[in-house]
Amino acid sequence: MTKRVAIIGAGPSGLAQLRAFEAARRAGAEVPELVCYEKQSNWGGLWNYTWRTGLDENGESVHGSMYRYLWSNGPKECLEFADYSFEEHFGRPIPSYPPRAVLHDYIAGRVERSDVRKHIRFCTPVRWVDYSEETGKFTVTVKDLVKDAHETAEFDHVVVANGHFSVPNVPHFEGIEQFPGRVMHAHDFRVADEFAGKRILMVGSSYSAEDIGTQCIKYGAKGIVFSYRTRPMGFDWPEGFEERPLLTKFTGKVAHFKDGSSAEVDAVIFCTGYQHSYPFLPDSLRLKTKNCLYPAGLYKGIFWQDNPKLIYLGMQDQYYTFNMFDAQAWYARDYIMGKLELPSREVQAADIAKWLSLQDTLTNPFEAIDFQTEYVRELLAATDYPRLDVDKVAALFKEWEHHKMEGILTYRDRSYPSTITGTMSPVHHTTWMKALDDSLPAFMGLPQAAE
Ligand code: FAD
Ligand code: NA7
Repeated sequence: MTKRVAIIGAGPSGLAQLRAFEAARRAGAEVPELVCYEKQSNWGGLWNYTWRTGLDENGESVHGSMYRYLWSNGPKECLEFADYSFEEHFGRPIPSYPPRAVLHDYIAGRVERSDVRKHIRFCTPVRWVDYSEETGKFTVTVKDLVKDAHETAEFDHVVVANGHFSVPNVPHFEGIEQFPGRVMHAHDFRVADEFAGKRILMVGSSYSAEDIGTQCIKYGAKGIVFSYRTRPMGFDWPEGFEERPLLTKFTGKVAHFKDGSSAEVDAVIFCTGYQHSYPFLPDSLRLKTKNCLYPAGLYKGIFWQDNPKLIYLGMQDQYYTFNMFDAQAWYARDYIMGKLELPSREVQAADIAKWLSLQDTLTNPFEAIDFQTEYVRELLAATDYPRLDVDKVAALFKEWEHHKMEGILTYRDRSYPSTITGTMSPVHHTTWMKALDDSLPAFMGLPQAAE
């Protein structure tokens, strides 16, 4: 009997899984029956922008954490699909740092051409997944939000691809209850214009703090104070930005820091990261991890150690994104289709332990890039995913790190060659700091649609 596979989420990871099976089908293989449950009304995951915050039109928690004016924070050449280049999608080379709408168009373009939309049940959040030792099958309960009805179905495999940058981690600081201004988490940040003329405190020292902080200055904020817990970002910050150690408390509008210093601010944005959240999984199947490059409990970073029929995609912290999800999805596909066998439990445990101890030795971003490069290389070696030169990708990531250190407001004006086509990207028509319109037509230099 044909196997049945449930995929939870139609973001880049879930779509990678659909594309992987479609590639096998086109190559003549008999593929399992696929059902992809997606709680939003469209695909693209985080790249599917929503203006909403809190609850959505159906009373479900809003998945989106992306904001208007979000531009890729790494070179597009580092995430390019090996089986679908940017040049193929856009019909010409485009600059290295596209805005969100352009990347969404690229992700959607590949799956539109793969005819996989038919497998996706939109507006259908997964509510619960159970596994029966007796039948060896999963029971998946979902809610069809359009019909306003629950349904249950059985599957041989479940692929969890619901992302892990959606449920905010929000710490408490003394006095915040009385702070007389806007307080939010990055998850709810949407439009930088709101902060024009304001002084903003950003708690956190990673990608969200760096990107939302620079974006707010771009759109007219008066000043940004970053507060770090472990270490400052350490960029050569232009005027308007400063880094302080950890926030200790607020008195009114004044934020106090661990070094005894203080700063008056008008708004607070918590850029304190996200929680891995799988409310639809029982404890026995649920991944519990912080944001890291190699979560414990997953063989090859994807197979649930206690039951490899349960597969997690994209649960790592990410240098590599779209093409790493592909590498994972192709590997998972080959296991599901019986082309790849997993070794004994002991060998799996030893392999996981090897990666975890290597992860513990990482001391800087360059080593972290090498770590994830080796991880992706190992996955790629086992499948027929088209050639991806991870050494070239790693070199680009390292260049990008240097370019950020050279100019945190100018790194997006750089260009890099595609590792897939070899074509050098053109320099964008406008520098990032001056490019206020983030629409696809503006980026592509196309005539704007009539108002
Ligand atoms: P997601 O994109 O989160 O997709 C998960 C999907 O699962 C969603 O569609 C969601 O609706 C669905 N879902 C969730 N729960 C359920 C449920 N119970 N039932 C059914 N469906 C469900 N990466 C880059 O490469 N470049 C960038 O510039 C970049 N910028 C980023 C900026 C921000 C603010 C954030 C938060 C992330 C950024 N990322 C970036 C990383 C991002 O994680 C990946 O690009 C990518 O979106 C991850 O894909 P995913 O499919 O794993 O998860
Ligand atoms: P990250 O990369 O997980 O970073 C979270 C940051 O929040 C990091 O600097 C943490 O400091 C900090 N943090 C976490 N808890 C606290 C508390 N309690 N107090 C102070 N600071 C804290 O999340 P991001 O949102 O920046 O990035 C996630 C994705 O979104 C990424 O892929 C981007 O592309 C966009 P630490 O260094 O651990 O001390």
